[in-house]
Amino acid sequence: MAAQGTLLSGIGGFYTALADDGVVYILRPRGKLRRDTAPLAGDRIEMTPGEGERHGWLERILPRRTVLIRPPVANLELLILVIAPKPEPDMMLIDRLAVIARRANIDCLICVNKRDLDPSLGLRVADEYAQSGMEVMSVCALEPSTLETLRGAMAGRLCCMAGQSGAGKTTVLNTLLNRKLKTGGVSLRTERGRHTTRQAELLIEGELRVLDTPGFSLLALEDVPTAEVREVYPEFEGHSGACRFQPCMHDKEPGCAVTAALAGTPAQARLDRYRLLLAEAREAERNRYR
Ligand SMILES: Nc1nc2c(ncn2[C@@H]2O[C@H](COP(=O)(O)OP(=O)(O)O)[C@@H](O)[C@H]2O)c(=O)[nH]1
Ligand SMILES: [Mg+2]
Ligand SMILES: [Zn+2]
Repeated sequence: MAAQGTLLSGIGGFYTALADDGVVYILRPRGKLRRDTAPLAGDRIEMTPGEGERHGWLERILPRRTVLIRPPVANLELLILVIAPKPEPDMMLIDRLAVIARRANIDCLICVNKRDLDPSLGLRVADEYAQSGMEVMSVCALEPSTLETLRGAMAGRLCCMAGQSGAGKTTVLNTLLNRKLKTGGVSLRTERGRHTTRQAELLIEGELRVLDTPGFSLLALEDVPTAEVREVYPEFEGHSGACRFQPCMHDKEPGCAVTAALAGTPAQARLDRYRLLLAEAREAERNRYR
């Protein structure tokens, strides 16, 4: 009998799925499915559970709400971008991740961790991102009570943590999910072909569903068309209509109303980084068509 569930992980042609009745099954994909679409962690599926010692079958992948290819994740709804006073925040990485996620219709929020080390970073970032459409939360992974707002934002949505190694992603997850994943940047690695990658894994605890994947550090803007980068900056809305050139990329154009409106405000830093990301996307576009 067909049942529905969520794919947790897949390795060597076998998939682990959590059926909606709460039971975990090992599945093999039907031959037809194997040729069509590669199943992804987070996929909603139809399955035939196995009986006894026998594995079951992955029958069908249900329509996806969102999809990312690198890292390979389906149905992600919220990307949590984690930074901390230490290691020094790489805001280009944060904005790059936000562009890619927002383009895929995935919401983002910024989690400023280790506020015990420097409570002012959270305030600075909140100022910079006030008009970005991204919520900024200041937390300390070692103090569970500071994570309650984050827990509320995560509840009921498939989430993923991303950000520099050492920012505290695993520690935040451990506190939230009450588990003991390895911290300190240690990661389990499996050799698959030429690339060394780790499988994505779905962690579930009550209302929280979190995909644990390290793949976000590899993201580049190569798939984002240049003209579309600006579309995921709410800061530009309400100003761009007044730019002298239409359309305007808000880069070096004279009479750019976005440049004028953001000059000297905390959001200026976002605009500066947007221009660097725009240059990155242009470079990727040039390489693609060469
Ligand atoms: N002081 C302080 N240290 C933290 C906090 N969160 C994590 N750490 C430490 O930062 C280091 C890296 O954390 P980890 O969770 O492995 O980072 P990840 O690479 O992003 O998963 C570990 O030594 C943690 O104990 C925090 O809120 N405050
Ligand atoms: Mg980690
Ligand atoms: Zn402009």
